[in-house]
Amino acid sequence: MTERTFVMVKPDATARGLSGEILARFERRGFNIVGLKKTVMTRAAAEEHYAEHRDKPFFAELVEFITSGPVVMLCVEGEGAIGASRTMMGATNPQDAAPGTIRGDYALDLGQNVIHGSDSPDSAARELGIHFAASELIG
Ligand code: IDP
Ligand code: MG
Repeated sequence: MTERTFVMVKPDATARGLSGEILARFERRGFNIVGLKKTVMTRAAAEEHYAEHRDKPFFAELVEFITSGPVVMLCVEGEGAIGASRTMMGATNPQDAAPGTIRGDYALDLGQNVIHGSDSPDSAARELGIHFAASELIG
């Protein structure tokens, strides 16, 4: 089934100049990039984006980090885009992420793990709604 998902290159990776390489992996895989922008996330958007983690001990650090510099936001479209993007990203903790995955190839730190991707159809719709206007998605 054709799906759309929200993928984001985090501030650690934009600072390291990795956004192009990461974007290229999604294009090479055959996905259609229907939305793309570089921005600094507001605190309000970050708190909404990570609302499920509001009560976790790492929430403040997470919001601080994700708003600390530019991110590159993508809307990725294609067959099974939600699950396939998560597989491409690898495990949340990069120390557990397999080589060949984005985290497995570019990261070691749990907090600064290079990339975000929606984990379900509900999350994808919710996160795309937070970060993109409908007019910014060009199929
Ligand atoms: P995900 O990004 O793979 O979906 P989530 O569990 O949704 O993982 O966590 C969101 C982000 O919060 C992770 O990508 C990671 O950067 C950070 N994070 C998750 N667990 C911890 C933790 O125990 N300590 C610090 N940061 C964490
Ligand atoms: Mg998550």
